[in-house]
Amino acid sequence: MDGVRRTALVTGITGQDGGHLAQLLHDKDYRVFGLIRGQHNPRREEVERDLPFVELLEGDMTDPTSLVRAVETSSPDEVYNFAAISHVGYSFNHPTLTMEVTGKGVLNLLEAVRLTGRAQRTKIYQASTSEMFGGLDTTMPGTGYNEESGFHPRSPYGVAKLYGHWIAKNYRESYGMFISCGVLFNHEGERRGTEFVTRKISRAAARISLGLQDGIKLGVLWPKRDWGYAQDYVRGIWMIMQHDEPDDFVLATGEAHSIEDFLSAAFAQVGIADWRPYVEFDPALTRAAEVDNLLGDASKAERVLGWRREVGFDELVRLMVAHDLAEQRQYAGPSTSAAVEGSSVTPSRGTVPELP
Ligand code: NAP
Ligand code: F7E
Repeated sequence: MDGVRRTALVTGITGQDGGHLAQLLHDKDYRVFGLIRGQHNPRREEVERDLPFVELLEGDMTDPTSLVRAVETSSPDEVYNFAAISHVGYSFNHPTLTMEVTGKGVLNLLEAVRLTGRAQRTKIYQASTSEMFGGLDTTMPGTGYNEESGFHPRSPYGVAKLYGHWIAKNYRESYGMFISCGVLFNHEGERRGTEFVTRKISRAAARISLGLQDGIKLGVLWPKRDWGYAQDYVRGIWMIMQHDEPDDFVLATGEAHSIEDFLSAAFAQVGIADWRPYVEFDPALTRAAEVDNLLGDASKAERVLGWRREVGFDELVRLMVAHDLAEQRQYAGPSTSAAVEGSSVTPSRGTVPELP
């Protein structure tokens, strides 16, 4: 590889990790191709604006021919597979689609690399997840789940990801392919989709403090997650792919916090001491089965790769809320801007009556 410019193909380029990784690879002088789906993807313009160096290729994880074409066109040294139906709640309502995209899509991509004769030349990263551990809480080691822990997925998403994980390992063992799986715990940040609970809360806290929103509807608040910062994790993903052997690695912070903890930290940052008056329970946002507690143990990645997360929970919340305040301020009148700079806020209620 010395002196030769490397090429990467990133699926899920419109998503959180796809965007961060594309930037990281570009900064390392990779040529970056991104797979984008649909004849009119509403997020294409965002990618073209924010990541102008990415060469977009049309393709869908459920369409094997399009994946063969994308692999042939890009001829990648490294493929990063982020494409998925990634929302756990959504997967309960769309279990078949989830299996097609999140599960079988992995097989389609592996076959595209193999059938184009690149099995021994192209490294592949598979985005596995802590949702494969799932629950029951009683089975979680005190130090958190690690690479040796058993799996007990609790959603169609978790089950589809487990298929993707095992088929990736199977192709590694059967065909000697360089395929590594990152078993990543929740990671969040400024690019996080607003359908996930952290970004939904950080944006709501910002909007409430600016008088743009009355409150927020949420599901259950007791579950705990091991929340890290997406840019730390994307750096870890690249390190996993540079390791001399294909392998599986857990990336996590080793700290779990409840959704209530996230609410407290986010609302405190905009000067609201008690979040409770602003939060309404919506049973429609609960899931048929819940994962109560996820804590990860990343000591293998720390020992073998030298990976360390840099951003902790408080800093993560601070970064997200600060970003959303800056983004939402454009929609607020001039009188609100002084209030959010300060430490205490009296949100103006009733400006935007609809709850998101
Ligand atoms: P994300 O923001 O939800 O992005 C998912 C991406 O998949 C989007 O670009 C989406 O494109 C694309 N996609 C969906 N269906 C597709 C299809 N049929 N064909 C091609 N592309 C399709 O997810 P993320 O947070 O960046 O996560 C990246 C990967 O890591 C995912 O596989 C996720 O399951 C996994 N993971 C995430 C976390 C986390 O905490 N973020 C933790 C562990 C594992 P559209 O924009 O067109 O919908
Ligand atoms: O939910 C609860 C919800 O959707 C976290 C994905 O990136 O990480 C993510 O999956 C918790 C759950 O993330 C709302 O019931 C309450 O207990 O933000 P989430 P997730 O399900 O942990 C894993 C590692 C992935 O791999 C996934 O791709 O929050 N919750 N009220 C809510 N969740 C949402 N989304 N919206 C609510 O209103």
